[in-house]
Amino acid sequence: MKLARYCNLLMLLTCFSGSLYAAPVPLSDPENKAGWKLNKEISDEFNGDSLDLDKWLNLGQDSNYYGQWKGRAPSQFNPDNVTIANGFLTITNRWDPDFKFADEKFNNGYYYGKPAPITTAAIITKKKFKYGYMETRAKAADGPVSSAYWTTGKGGEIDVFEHYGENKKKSHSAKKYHTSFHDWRKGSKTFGKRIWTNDHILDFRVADDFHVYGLEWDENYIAIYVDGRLISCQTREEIGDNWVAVNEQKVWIDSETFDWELKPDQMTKEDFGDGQKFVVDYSRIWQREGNGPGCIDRENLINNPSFEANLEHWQGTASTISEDAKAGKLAAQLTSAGRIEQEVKVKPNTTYMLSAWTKSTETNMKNKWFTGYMGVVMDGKKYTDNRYFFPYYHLKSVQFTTTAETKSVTVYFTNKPQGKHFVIDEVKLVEAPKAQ
Ligand SMILES: [Ca+2]
Ligand SMILES: [Ca+2]
Repeated sequence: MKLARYCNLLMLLTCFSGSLYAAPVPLSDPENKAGWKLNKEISDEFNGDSLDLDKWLNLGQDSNYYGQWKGRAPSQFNPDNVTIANGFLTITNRWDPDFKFADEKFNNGYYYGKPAPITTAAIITKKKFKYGYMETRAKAADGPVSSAYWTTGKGGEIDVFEHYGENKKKSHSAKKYHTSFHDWRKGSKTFGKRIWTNDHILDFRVADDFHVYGLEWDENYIAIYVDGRLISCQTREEIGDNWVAVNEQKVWIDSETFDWELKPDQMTKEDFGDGQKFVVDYSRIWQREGNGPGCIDRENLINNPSFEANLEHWQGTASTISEDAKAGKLAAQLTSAGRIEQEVKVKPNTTYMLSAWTKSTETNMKNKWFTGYMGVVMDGKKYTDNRYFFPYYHLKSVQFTTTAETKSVTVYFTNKPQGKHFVIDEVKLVEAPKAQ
């Protein structure tokens, strides 16, 4: 009120011109209802001619690898692969046989530079932050390297995303928005492991264009956004003992090779061309006074989503089980190669998020992996799906945007072709409008 009166009575122009330099607001809260304040010390628009070394450490520069962190062999960080131009940070990943690689083996069994002489890069903030909303606008590298936006702190790591572009073996990879917590608690029995994940399939390839990725890390919940739309929100209570992000975090932007996506001995010079570029427009961290409101319920468009009315509203060859439900008393099960589905009325030109908890009980996580799928049929053809393969309940999601003609979609679950026991519970389909 005081500010408004000041503007009215005095220099309107001063107030107006002040707004021209106003700090940016989150795409997921464009009216800044939460009262976010940009933490400029740890945010960067990448507007200069070179990386701001007061803000960032460029790993490998002056042989400083933040301890001994040279990259994930066979790739190694080369600080020369970091460039700033026209308001963008670019990490260029190269097939780089002339680079002088460290003469060391890394603990994943590869030597730096062998069998694939790849250089990547990593930058990490010098300052830390605790709780807030992180957002970046970025385009992933379209090769067999990660493009990652993540944080590390004592005891735990938050991976906002570890994107992959082209992957000859897995077409899903290029649409995956993979968020996780990584356990670095001393003495923890899951030390070094990824212990909570939000595994989402986007409706675009991450390397095709720029998109805005956001993550709110509150003391009591974590909310994940894409292009200003909420994908999922999970409370600290739901995540339980796997909630490891309790200390101040530093922000990383980097690329690495991971053999869980494509084994390095399958990578070739051709995969890298003139360099595979991970391009970042900005990294912004906002913080607010106190905590946020928690996870807000969204209307679920699925009828009988938790199978508490047996298979009412679902068609197909399933039954229900009364032990081992994720929620309530019942869950659905597929016992032979089958499928259940439900047709749901939707609006045209609208984006939706579909998620479910399922498990593939006969997977042993050693040599027997059995897969089930959750998918969406739209306008008469399969539009998207996501894959389940762990023997314990795990949450996965997909997004889709209806066309001008779409009146309904069919949501389905199938364990074809393997036909092993597959349990489904808590299906959720919600509209995901852009935040206003
Ligand atoms: Ca920029
Ligand atoms: Ca249930």
